Amino acid sequence: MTITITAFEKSPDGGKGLARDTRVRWALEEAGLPYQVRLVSFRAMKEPAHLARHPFGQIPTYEEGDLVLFETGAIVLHVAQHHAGLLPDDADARARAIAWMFAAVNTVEPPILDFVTARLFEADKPWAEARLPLVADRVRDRLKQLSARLGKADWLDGGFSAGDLMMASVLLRLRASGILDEFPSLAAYVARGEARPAYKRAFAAQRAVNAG
Ligand SMILES: N[C@@H](CCC(=O)N[C@@H](CS)C(=O)NCC(=O)O)C(=O)O
Repeated sequence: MTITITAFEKSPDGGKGLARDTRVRWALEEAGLPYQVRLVSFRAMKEPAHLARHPFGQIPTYEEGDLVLFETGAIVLHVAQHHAGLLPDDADARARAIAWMFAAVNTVEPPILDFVTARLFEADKPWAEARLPLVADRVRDRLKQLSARLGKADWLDGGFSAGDLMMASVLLRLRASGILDEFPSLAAYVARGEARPAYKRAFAAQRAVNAG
């Protein structure tokens, strides 16, 4: 069955791979699944046709036959549950990998989004100078905990899984700020994710749309 995802017609990051369609492309590449992309403008994202796919008028979405999904965590989990390569077979290891997916979007991504918002979109606010260090330290707290758990391992729980795919995708947003490099083991972890052939194909595909 044909898989169609949506992505920005023109991503604000100019093709750095930070728009969230990249993590869905990455999962599809890891699973070896071909897919089509429907590009949407910011205006089209808020119109009824797209709102029927995504109640919050965002990208990415995922269509496969009658199934329409939004939320990257749900999309990557769906792909991982139905195709080999992203979740371990052992039931307990599988549950732990899914826990890491939730940790990525629910525990690690929120402070990172607060930080990115404060740094990029609220820098001109009168309270920005006082707030930015606070939100940056909240990110550091999480990264400290995450790097303590990762230790010297390559991946968070045994072999590479959808948990790592989501976590590395979330951490990537920090690179431009320099905070990721304060945690060399996490910077290396993200680099390991980026070195995977499936990630490279996903990155190149979104870049072909957005660069220039
Ligand atoms: N929690 C959602 C977040 C989706 C999201 O924020 N998408 C961004 C692009 S990366 C978007 O569509 N932004 C435009 C907007 O919100 O109008 C997910 O993981 O899918």
